[in-house]
Amino acid sequence: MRRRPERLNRFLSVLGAYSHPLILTHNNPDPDAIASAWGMKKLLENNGWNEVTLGYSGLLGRAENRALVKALSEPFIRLEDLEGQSGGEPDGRRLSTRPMPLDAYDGLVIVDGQPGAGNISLPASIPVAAVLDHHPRLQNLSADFIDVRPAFGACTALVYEYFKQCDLEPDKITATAFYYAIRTETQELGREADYRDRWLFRHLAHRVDWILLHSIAHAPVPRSYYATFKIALERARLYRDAIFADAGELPIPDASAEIADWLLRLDEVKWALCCGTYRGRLLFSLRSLVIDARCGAIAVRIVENWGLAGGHGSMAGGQIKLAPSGYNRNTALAELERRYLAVMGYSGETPVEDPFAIVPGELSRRKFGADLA
Ligand SMILES: [Mn+2]
Repeated sequence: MRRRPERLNRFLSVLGAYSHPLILTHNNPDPDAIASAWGMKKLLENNGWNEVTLGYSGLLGRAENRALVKALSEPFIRLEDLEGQSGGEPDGRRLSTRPMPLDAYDGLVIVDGQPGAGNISLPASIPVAAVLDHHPRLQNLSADFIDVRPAFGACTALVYEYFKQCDLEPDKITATAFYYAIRTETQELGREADYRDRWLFRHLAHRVDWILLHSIAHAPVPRSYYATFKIALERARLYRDAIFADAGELPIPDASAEIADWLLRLDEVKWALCCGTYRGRLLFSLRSLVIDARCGAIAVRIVENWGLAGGHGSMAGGQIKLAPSGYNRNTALAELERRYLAVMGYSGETPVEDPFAIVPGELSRRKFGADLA
């Protein structure tokens, strides 16, 4: 028999001390977090654990993410439901399994996030057994087992490495979830992907259920989805190659990220910041096309002594709690815009207001595709 690689061995032996691990993702999990957690569940169950539970805090907001979780037969529980708290809107999902009370779990396995990051809520009563992540490693990170490798474009590819070393191959639905995670997290391998993400993406293609994938990627969305884009377009301001857009009250926390991605396609911009308020917080997402943009560090500078932020090179996010900071929606928005421009070196610039205004009679003369240089 082949010897098990050292890292996998260490992981399984550390986890051996925990009979009821709870796998946890960052708040408002995205496809990469969902697929990483699902892969970890499969991995542990294949190695002798029974019925491993997946948890998250916040909201499974985007229609695509809900469709993905539905395809995985709804294995996720919301920690606020277990704690009997009302930390977010009930998301209307029925649980397929009856979860144990929170104190029945003896260790956390955190995927696609790190304890101490602003985007993860940990149940204080459960010790952190393991952290598997691809975000930049935080100082003072502590856990029995740590595998943080930012070179991976998707945390799913990192989890898959363990899969492969256990001689496990994903079934059709798991392969579809992994594939969708890599596709979205790296924007079809064009953003932050490394050779392992590329290899896995091709490898999985043989197993993907394409009809299921389509139903996830094109899940129906409500009117509020379009309304949020409309508000962001109406309120956008363009400062040279940087756009700032307020999307208003966000129907779901991840709306600002999707709109920032979308605005980044505007031919004039290399930087996009979209923000909005959600449950007493001002949330924002920052995206850049600039090589070595260091969005994560920029987002941290923007909220210095004010809020929390973090992220990767070309994508980042942050949040500011309104009430305790003495700001209301309008003053916080103004402050965020001021700080964004200051960090970018664009203070004092006059913006193009309403850059998407419709000028009667002019629209038919405009080009739709950008000129290619
Ligand atoms: Mn991720």
